[in-house]
Amino acid sequence: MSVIHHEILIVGAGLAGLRAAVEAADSCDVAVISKLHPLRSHSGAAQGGICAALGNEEEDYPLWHSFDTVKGSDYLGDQDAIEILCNDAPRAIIEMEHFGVPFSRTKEGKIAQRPFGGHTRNFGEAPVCRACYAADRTGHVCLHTLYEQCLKRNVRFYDEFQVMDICEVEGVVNGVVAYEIKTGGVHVFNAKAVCFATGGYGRAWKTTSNAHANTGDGLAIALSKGIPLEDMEFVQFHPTGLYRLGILVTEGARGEGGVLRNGLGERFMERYAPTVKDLAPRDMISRCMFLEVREGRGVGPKKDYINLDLTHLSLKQIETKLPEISTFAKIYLGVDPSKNPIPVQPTCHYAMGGIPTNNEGRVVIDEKNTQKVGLWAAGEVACVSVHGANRLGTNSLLDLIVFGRRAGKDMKEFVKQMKAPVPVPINVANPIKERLSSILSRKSGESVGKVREDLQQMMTDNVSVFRNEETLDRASNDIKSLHTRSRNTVVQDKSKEFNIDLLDALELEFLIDFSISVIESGRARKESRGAHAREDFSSRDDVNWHKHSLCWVDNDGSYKLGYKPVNMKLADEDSRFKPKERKY
Ligand SMILES: Cc1cc2nc3c(=O)[nH]c(=O)nc-3n(C[C@H](O)[C@H](O)[C@H](O)COP(=O)(O)OP(=O)(O)OC[C@H]3O[C@@H](n4cnc5c(N)ncnc54)[C@H](O)[C@@H]3O)c2cc1C
Ligand SMILES: CC(=O)N[C@H]1CO[C@H](CO)[C@@H](O)[C@@H]1O
Repeated sequence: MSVIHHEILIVGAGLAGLRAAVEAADSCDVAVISKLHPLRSHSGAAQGGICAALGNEEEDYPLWHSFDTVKGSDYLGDQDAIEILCNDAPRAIIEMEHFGVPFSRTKEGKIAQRPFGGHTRNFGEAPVCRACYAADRTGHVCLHTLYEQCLKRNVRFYDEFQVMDICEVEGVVNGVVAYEIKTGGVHVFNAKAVCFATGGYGRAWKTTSNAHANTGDGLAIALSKGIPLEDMEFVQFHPTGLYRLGILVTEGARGEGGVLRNGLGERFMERYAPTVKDLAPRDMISRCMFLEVREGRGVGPKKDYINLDLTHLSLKQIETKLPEISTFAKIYLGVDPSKNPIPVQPTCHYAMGGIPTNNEGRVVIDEKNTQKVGLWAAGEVACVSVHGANRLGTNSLLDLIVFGRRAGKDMKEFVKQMKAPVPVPINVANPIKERLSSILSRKSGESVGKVREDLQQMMTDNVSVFRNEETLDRASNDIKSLHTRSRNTVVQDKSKEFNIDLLDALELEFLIDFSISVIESGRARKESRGAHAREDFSSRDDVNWHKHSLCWVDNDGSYKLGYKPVNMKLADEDSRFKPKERKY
């Protein structure tokens, strides 16, 4: 068995992985392993922006940003982590500018900023311009820029290598096992530090804004190593996915002045959120849209969608600020947004939960925050937690570069103190080889596509914008049989090169495994908070539920739950935000 050696291994080449790599590469030997070419990572699809209280368009402060993030999180975000995020944001944006990101500009040549949902001035007074952007392709330009910075620093890339397992010796993480998609070879990587930056998991739902690769591999691999997942019941549904397709229309469209209208042509958000209206946070708007449709005020022959109206914006504004989404609407729905409203519906968009970490990106594995030595996580796969029960738009890209950098810095310090990596045992890849050959050896069974379709339908029907005991019990029951079915699929392609059929089968197993944690954490949480809206427990219950969920899932699909407190302490004791009712 040949073993590939590097000092630091980063799994995932989205913005979180690349930012960590840039940080560590000046003094360490860093490799990035990615199942996609780095520039195809989902970060490249981010449209609307990345926020920081720069105050370029109007007065703004990191403290206001912290308040909005805490409130947006429905008070479940850890306030020490949120303070780091918001205080570091202006520095992080200027750094990205210096790396080469071509941000859109104000007339005076400063970085331009626009309003986004839940971002306000003076603790909730009115929307504020806080989102920096490059038209509506912000993620695209950030990803290209960080990739260039990695190449400049000689980061070694292993593209189209799919990581399947973490290696560890006596609890210390020392590498990964990866499948080379081009050849079908299984490789072992040995390192002093490993960072997971594998992104989100929207593909467990039928309607999603997420790319096909967003199958939550990193989450499932963590579970298989006895690492719990934190706050998985909090799944964000973005209000404006293209009708039936789920493809995202950025919130920037509302930031530029777009409004939502129901079947009566009413701007209904005025009723639900009188102050910020169409710029209320996502969890709230998705619920309002759902209610409008349920009460018979939807649009279209089936009255099952909502209109996003941009027709009052100037053509120039649409062409310069929203070119991408305008093209999407034309191509996919045949709608010209300057002339007609865009049909939209909520779409599964973002995972607030993930692998628990501390503020340095170190993975922690229990209620007492015990560290998993040698393992870090950053980006959407991680739960620091800065987003709590609901993420504000443009706070994710910020999270990636702030906490990606911190993980890179911490790994660099860590590996300095280590002479050599703990060697990997000789047979470390065997379980993965066996898993692959057992899938390939099955001659009959259901198709992967059929089981995946049933999973996506079930999650969409039962674990969506609204939940209740009946839907969650049903999901808990259904996922058990889906777990069994996922272990008995048949793949038609038995070849070695580019065997996408085989990878689909594995990704299906990953999808099922973390979905168990989404369902069971949600079934246990008997309150409504942020994106977790229970019809049978419609208010927030701080007495019993102001705490983070942890969920462990075994390979056989059995699970265990635990809880840990929310960190309410700041470095500056005075500026803590006490839980209040969330009104906009
Ligand atoms: C359409 C869309 C628009 C968005 N717009 C915005 C926005 O405007 N502002 C904002 O703040 N947020 C936005 N978000 C959210 C944000 O883009 C994501 O949360 C973020 O990009 C995730 O970045 P990441 O680095 O964690 O992972 P990703 O960018 O998703 O990258 C994951 C990486 O992991 C690799 N990987 C995964 N599994 C494996 C494996 N098993 N082995 C090897 N490699 C693996 C992939 O190849 C990929 O390189 C948007 C999201 C979507 C879907
Ligand atoms: C109660 C409920 O909504 N159950 C749904 C859960 O999902 C299945 C599979 O899609 C549906 O058939 C149920 O109606």
